[in-house]
Amino acid sequence: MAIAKPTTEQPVENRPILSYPAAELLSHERFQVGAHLLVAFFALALGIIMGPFQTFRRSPWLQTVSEDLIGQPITTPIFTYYYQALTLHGVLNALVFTTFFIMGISYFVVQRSLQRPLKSTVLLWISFWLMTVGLVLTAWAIVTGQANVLFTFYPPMLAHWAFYAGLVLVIVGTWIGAYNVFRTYLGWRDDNPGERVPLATYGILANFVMWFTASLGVAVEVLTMLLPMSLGMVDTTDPQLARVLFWFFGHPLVYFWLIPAYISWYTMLPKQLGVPLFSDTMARIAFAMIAIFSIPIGVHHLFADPGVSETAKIYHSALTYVVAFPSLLTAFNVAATIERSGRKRGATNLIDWTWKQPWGNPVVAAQFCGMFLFIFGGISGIMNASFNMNQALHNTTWVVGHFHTTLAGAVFLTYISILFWIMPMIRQRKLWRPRWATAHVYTWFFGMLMFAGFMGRGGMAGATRRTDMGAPGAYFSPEIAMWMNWTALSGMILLVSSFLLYAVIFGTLFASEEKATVNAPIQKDTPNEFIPAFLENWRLWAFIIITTNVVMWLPVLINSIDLVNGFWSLGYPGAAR
Ligand code: HEM
Ligand SMILES: [Cu+2]
Repeated sequence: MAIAKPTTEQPVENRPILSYPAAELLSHERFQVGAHLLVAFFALALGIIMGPFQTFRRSPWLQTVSEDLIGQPITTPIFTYYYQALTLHGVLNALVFTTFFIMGISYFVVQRSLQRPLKSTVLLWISFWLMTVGLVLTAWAIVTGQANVLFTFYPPMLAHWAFYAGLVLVIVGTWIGAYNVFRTYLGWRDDNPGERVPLATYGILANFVMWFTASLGVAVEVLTMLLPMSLGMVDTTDPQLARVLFWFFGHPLVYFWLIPAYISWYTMLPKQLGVPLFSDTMARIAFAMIAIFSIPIGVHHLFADPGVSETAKIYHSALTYVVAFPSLLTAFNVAATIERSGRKRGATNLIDWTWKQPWGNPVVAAQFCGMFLFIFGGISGIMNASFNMNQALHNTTWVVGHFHTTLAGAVFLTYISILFWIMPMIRQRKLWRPRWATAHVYTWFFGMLMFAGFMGRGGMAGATRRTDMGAPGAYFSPEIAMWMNWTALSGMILLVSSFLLYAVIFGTLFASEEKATVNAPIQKDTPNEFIPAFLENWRLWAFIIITTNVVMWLPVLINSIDLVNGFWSLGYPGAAR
């Protein structure tokens, strides 16, 4: 099909469908992106609310207060059962919210930056409905108390089959979406031989290449181990092998969340600040490195586990430091871009560019605050990756503090930044009460900073994670009590912040009356700089990804298939009650 170039000068009625107006969405875009975001933020609403109540339940002070007031301690109830709530929190926030958001935004960015519609609208909707039915199955199993297995669903804990079947549908849905995006890109390449694909689409392609490879691990785990066991087809399982397959997927999963945030920092933030990105090529190198190096390092989640050789742990740990490199490239590239923006606003000395920025604009501030939290995420991540530190910190709330600065910090706030400009475009109304939006950003930022600090410090004192500390009779050492109480305070701030967010969402959907005038911050062309052609050689990347993973994972896999001692743990339903 021949593709018309965008022709914004033509009168609206004569425009071919492929002309994407800057400040509004075509109706197919509104439905496509809107549907994904609607599901994403619906799931998040339920998932997010569990968070503050987890902190309340873990705070001994709240129990003492109730004892003083009414003569007996009350532990904050949360859903019907702590681990049910924690499963909802992890699955809905980390797996469902992110995946729906990423798919919706990827479709939007690819169509806009390539200025052409997706290869197949039918495939888009097949993908969407598969994922949605999957979500309903999974959520049903959790809400009805038949899947208290947390978002990592390690066997021998066992959930209702609907939990696993739902997850499979979500993953298959993303594969179909990824295929659709790739076909769209190949069409663009046929029509634009020799040109470099816009950076935003490059990032999305790298993300899907990585995601497809990584999710094979969890697909094998669910289809060959967990689903058959939950259906009663087999009785025994091998927890060790399952963990290996899970973490083949689990580490790249965090980059699957992060790449869309990087796309925003690299291609949207410069537009929002009115300056060009410092280096487009450097950004592509970062994306390619992430696609390659985020899979063969997953053993760093298994440092505390038996059944994985010390050699594998050392190799994976070494490559983990390599994957810190693209994040450092990003930090440099984005900081240089932000400095440009500060200089443009009149900054003259070494540091004044940091405050000569639009800090009051929620779209920009959310990304800045996310980046700031990410600095702590990066540092604490490198600490987690250090073998000896990991031994001390692994099962403590330190880890929870760490990934709330990355996932609930950088990733979450950047997604919210995107929401704040795309929602007005979808709804065709201005963002409702931008000051509330800004207040959400800053309360979230300070709340998360406190949360991470207190959870981290508590973890150093030995506070365990994934533990129902509020359960009657649970042991609570005096050293950690103070930190858990402070954490509950941060939980209160985050609760207020969450209400502000949903007030802005509902306000924009139903109460905002002024027409929106937002321009989508999408970069359509490539800058005039040298971008090596091999960066777009996907066959080369696929070859490298396959080779590195065979080398780095095959020994681990063989090592963990223990035909003598493995494969005979009995599965038991849900978590013990
Ligand atoms: C209102 C803000 C939030 C608060 C107060 C909060 C609080 C918590 C707490 C206390 C835990 C640990 C519980 C335990 O280990 O026993 C936890 C775990 C977790 N949180 Fe959050 N959270 C918030 C937002 C988020 C967001 C936005 C995401 C992701 C997008 C997220 C993802 C997770 C994940 C994946 C876990 C691990 C669950 C597990 O161990 O299975 N949280 N959260
Ligand atoms: Cu990891």
